[in-house]
Amino acid sequence: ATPYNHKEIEKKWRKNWEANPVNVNDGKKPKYYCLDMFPYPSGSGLHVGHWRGYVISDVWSRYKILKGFYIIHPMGWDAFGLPAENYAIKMGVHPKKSTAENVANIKKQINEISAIYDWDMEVNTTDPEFYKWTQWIFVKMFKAGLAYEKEMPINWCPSCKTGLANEEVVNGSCERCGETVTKKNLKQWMLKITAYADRLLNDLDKLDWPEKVKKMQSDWIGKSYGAEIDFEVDGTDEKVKVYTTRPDTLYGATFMVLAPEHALAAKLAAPEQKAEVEEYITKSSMKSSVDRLQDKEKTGVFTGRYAINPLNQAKVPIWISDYVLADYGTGAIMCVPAHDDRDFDFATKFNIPIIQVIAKDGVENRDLREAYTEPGVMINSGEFNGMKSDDAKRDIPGILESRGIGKKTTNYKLRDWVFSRQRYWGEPIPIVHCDHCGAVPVPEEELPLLLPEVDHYQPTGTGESPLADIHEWVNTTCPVCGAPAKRETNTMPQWAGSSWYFLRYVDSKNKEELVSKEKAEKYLPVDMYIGGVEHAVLHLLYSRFYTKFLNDIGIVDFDEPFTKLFNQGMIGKNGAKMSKSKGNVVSPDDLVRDYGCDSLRLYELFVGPPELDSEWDDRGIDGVYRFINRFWNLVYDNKDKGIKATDEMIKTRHKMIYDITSRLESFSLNTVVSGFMEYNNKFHDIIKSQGGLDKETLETAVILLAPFIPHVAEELWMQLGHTESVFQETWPEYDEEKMKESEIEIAVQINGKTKTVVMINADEAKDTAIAKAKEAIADKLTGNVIKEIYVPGKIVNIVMK
Ligand code: ANZ
Ligand code: ZN
Repeated sequence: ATPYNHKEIEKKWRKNWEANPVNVNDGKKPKYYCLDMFPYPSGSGLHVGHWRGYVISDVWSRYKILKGFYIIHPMGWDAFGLPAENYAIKMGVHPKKSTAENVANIKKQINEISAIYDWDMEVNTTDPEFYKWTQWIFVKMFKAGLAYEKEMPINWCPSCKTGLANEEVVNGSCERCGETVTKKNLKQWMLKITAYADRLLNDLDKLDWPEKVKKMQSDWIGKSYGAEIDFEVDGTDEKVKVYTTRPDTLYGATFMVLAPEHALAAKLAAPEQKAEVEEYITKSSMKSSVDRLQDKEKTGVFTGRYAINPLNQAKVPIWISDYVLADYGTGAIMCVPAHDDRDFDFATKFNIPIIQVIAKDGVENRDLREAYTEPGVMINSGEFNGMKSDDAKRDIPGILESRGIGKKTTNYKLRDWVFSRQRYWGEPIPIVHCDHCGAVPVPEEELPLLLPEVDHYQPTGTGESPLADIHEWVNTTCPVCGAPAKRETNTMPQWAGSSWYFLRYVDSKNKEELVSKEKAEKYLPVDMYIGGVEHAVLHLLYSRFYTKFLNDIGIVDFDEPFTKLFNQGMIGKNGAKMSKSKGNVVSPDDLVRDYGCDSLRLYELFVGPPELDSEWDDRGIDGVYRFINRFWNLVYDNKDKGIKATDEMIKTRHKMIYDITSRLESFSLNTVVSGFMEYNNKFHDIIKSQGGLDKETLETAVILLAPFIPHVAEELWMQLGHTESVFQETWPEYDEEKMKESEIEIAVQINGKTKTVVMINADEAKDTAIAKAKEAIADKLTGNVIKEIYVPGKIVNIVMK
């Protein structure tokens, strides 16, 4: 046999595929769109952790080719953003240049995977022909009232010197650099993603996504039902509106708290409390919202005023405290210490009465040590006493509404998306500010609005982007009235391009439209999206929002971008996520050189269940390399023997098809690999006992292996006498009948003692099974048979006296 030489065959088949692509669009095949989350072209290149997702998506794509689909399997670059810009600042290399170099480099590395990407579809978010459409979508959103400007305190990263979206703040720190996030008052461009909150929530039902990701999105959207209730302020004409999700606790409200930023906070303060209130307001404005929520020790200040409970007219003190957030609900709450943990802490600290209004079985607990947050029976609640609290919760908002002192509401945690960044390397926001006309969009036919070249990328730190310094760019004329005007100098966040790039691939060179109707209809949406779980709320939520908007304005005829989602786990080494900064990166280059692309592909899958994080161990690749060699030799040794298929060979073949297919369909890719190894062993057993293996079984194994180790499969397929690529074949089908064990061995017993064994049909009927068993022990059936027992597939027991 010719020994397996990975270098030779991988070179040979790569060249062959280039000349004769295996994924052809003949216009008749159905399409299947398998998408990878496109990478950021960083300077550090690919490690074996990056390979994992690309191998998974390539295996899946090649499987679908064998299932008869034309695959849309594109690749591109998410290339705007801070790393390239920071590199520019440090090294003085223009981001355009470093990005282009990185792209070329990573592309070369990706080609080592032998994944069948269609490079004709390639996109790059920093290409003006691409970001023209990113800007165009923004203009469309502006015209639809979904992009607006707002002066507000935003999350500010002092190290990146830019504003951040809520989604980019993780536990109070910048998602990118880890610096503690502070607040800064800036005029921001906002996208009204909240207008889509209900659709983003409800349509999760349509998606074949991991439940975990759907739950993260629905928690992020955070829809809750409740009531707004008006409290009059005693001795003034003011009213304070509170938002509550627990209207059933209204009788237990013993105080009220306003956020320090609440419009009435300073105004309400009684003269003797004014100084203290103002000092408190100033102090809390320095804290970030996350710190405010996480502070263990509650702080607060009494305003000197009282509010009147609209149901029972009780007078309750009004406090200011920063555990109430200004931008949630109404920024004011009624406080029920008996039934809310935070209110309980606050009341205990400041000696405010605690009145229980819900009790388990209606029995009041005289010595409440902590808030009782469960449902129960209403007590101390006047007309509602004795009612179930869940019923009261449902009924009270309606009662308040009918009396004109409140209304039913829904509330969302989702906020509008802070869309401007005060940095250079991003899409310029296509807006012109005119003294007469206000904010005016750049006319659509003038897009793209090019990002000007600059020499200084340094963020100004003042909240203005470096673009503000380029006077010849900033100063322009108003597209509406022609008066001198100024360009918007903020750029878009990195998420802008990635929110819609998947639509562009299928028509990436279209100069007239974002995507043509015809191509959109033919090739979209994405059937399978593969990428890391870290994108559960940011990218995956933004993409859904963009798609719904583009659906609304008639660009695409679907409203969910990704029908199915698969999240691969990360690869770690020495207990840490693989990363350059941790110094635990394993480069694929040496492994490819020593073992070949096929072995590395297989090993990427073998390291563990693809949806879980897995530890990398270099030594493990030996095992898959040995498997490939053994299988290779087996095919060579048996291909020309002309063995006729025996029952056992046929059965093994069908079982193998069944096992591999069902494991592959359920994405259990590591067990697919171990399955191949088991069947390889089984083949060796058969060859030992029967002298060889039939050609159809060999061919079937090669086709099943083709998505995983395509170079080896092509070579062996040729060795088996074929002239066309193995990817011209169709994925084999199994026949359940043929998988069945035809004959099985059962024990024949007399009084529980085994006397002999007989072969019977696997689905033998009871009568004939017993008859066959009795025949085999006829000479021993000398006594009186009192019972005949048949345990299907196992034993026949004859009980005699
Ligand atoms: C009275 C009450 C009694 C409450 C009780 C809870 C339990 P979710 O579910 O997260 O929407 N709240 C309202 N606005 C707030 C704000 N701006 N900052 C901090 N807390 C605020 O939470 C809604 C509940 O959180 C509301 O219901 C309110 O407290 C509080 F036994 O009202 B509740
Ligand atoms: Zn104007």
